[in-house]
Amino acid sequence: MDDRTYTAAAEPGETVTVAGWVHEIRDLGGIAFLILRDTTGKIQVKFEKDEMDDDLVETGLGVHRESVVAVTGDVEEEPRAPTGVEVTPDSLDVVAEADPELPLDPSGKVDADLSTRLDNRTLDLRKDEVQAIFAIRAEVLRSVREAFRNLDATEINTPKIVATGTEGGTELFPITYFGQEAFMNQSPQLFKQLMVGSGLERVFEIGPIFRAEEHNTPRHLNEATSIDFESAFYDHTEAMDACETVVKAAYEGVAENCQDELEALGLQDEFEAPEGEFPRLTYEEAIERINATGELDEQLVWGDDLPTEGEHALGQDVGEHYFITDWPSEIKPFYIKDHDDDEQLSTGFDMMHPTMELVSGGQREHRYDHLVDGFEQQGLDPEQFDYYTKMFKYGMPPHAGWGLGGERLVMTMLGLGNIREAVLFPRDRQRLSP
Ligand code: ATP
Ligand code: AMO
Repeated sequence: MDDRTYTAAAEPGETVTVAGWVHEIRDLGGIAFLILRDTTGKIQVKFEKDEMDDDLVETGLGVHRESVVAVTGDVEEEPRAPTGVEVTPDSLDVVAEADPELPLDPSGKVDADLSTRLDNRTLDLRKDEVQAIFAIRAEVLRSVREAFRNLDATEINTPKIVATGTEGGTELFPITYFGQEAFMNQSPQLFKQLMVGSGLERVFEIGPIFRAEEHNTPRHLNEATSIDFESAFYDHTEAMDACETVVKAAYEGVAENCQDELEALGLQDEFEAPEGEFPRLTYEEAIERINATGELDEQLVWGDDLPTEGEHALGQDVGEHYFITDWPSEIKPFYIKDHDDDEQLSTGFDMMHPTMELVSGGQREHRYDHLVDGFEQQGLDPEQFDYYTKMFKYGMPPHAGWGLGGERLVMTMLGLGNIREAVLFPRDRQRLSP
C-alpha cells in the first residue's frame, strides 16, 4: 500500500509520488508553492499557474493546511527551493481534508500552551522539535536495552495489577479486581528481586509504574516509565557501576544517532555525554555540603530526607551526575540492606542529575529473618507479603539493583522544563485523557 517516496529520498530526474501533510501554501501570483511535509522532511511542490491544468492548480492551492495529499510529478533541482529540489505535479489527490480551524498551529508560528498541546498531541507531534523529543526517547530506550544486554541481563515483564504496595512514600491507586482489593503497581521491586533467585539471576524491565503522587510538580507523573535493574551476587557498588554504564550509554546513543533531532531542539552545540566516573558522596557529606551552601533556612540534620531546594543547592555545587550513598536506614525502604557493621546505615543510594533525582537503588536484604523483621519495623504485615518473603527461604542469593525514571532521564538530558514534555500522553492530577 505504501508505495510513496519519502520527501527526503526524492531525487532530481525521478518521477515520484510523495504523500504527507500540507505544511504551508505560498501564493505569489503567477507562481505558487505547496510545502508538503512527511516524517522525513519537507518538499516544495510548484504550481506555475499559466502552464498547468486549472483544476490541478485549484485543488492544490485550495486545500486547507494540514490536509493529507498525495502528489505525483517530476523532481527537479531548484536551488531556490528549501531543500534544493521541487516537484512539478502531474496529479494531486486530497487524501484527507483538514478542518480549516486548527486547535494548534503545527508550523509553530503561533505558540500554544502545554495544556493545549497535550490535548492535541497528534497535531503537536507534527512539529519537528516535538517529534525530536520522542525520537530521542526511543533512542534512549534502544541504547539502554543494548547496555543491559551487554551486561547479560534478561528483559522481563512483571504484573502491573498487584495485591500490595512497596514504595512507602507514595500513595497507591486502588482498583477492583473481581471483587477483591487490588492496586496499580508502584514498582516492579518485589518481582525483579524474586527473579534474582530464579535461573535468570540478572534482569531488567522497562515498564510503567503508577504513583498516586499528591503533588502536581514539573517532575512528577502519576504514570511513569521505570527502567529497573536487579542482579544476583551484586553489592550496591556493583549496582552503581551498572547504573553509570547504562546512563552513559543512553547519552552516547543520542550523541551518536540523534544529531538531526538535537539540532531540531537547538542542542547540537551544548549536548554532551557525561565523562569520567560519577562522584560518590555519602549522605553525611551531602548534608554537610548542602548546609555549607547556606541555601536552606534550616540546617539539615542526620535522618532528614533531602528537600528539593537542598537537592538543587547540592546539584549546583557538584555540577555533574553524582551518587549519594550510605543513607540512614530509617529513611530507606524495608527491602534495602543495612551495612553489616552499622545497622543505622543502609546500602541504599540515589543517583542525581544536578537538577533532580534520577535513580534509587541499593543492596537488598536477602536474609529471610532480617527481611521479616524489617517489615514489622516499618509497620507492614509480613503475611501480606508472603508470596515474596517465602521465596527467601529457598536459596535467595545476595543481590542489588536500582530503578531509573525514564522520563526524568530524557527530561534532564534535553533540559526540558516539564516532565510532561517527555511523555506522549501524560497522566497527572488533572489529566486522564487523551
Ligand atoms: P520563474 O523564476 O519561475 O520564472 P517568475 O518569473 O514567475 O518565476 P514570480 O512568479 O514573480 O517569478 O516569482 C516570485 C518569487 O518566487 C520570486 O522571488 C522568485 O525568485 C521566486 N521563485 C520562483 N520560482 C521559484 C522556485 N522554483 N523556488 C523558490 N522560489 C522561486
Ligand atoms: P523510587 O521510588 O525512588 O525507587 O523510583 C525510582 C525512580 O523512578 C522515578 N520516579 C518518577 N518519575 C516521575 N514521576 C514519578 N511520580 C516518579 N516516581 C519515581 C525517579 C526515581 O528516582 N523500587 C525502587 C527502585 C529500586 O530500589 O530498585 C523505586 O521505585 O527517577
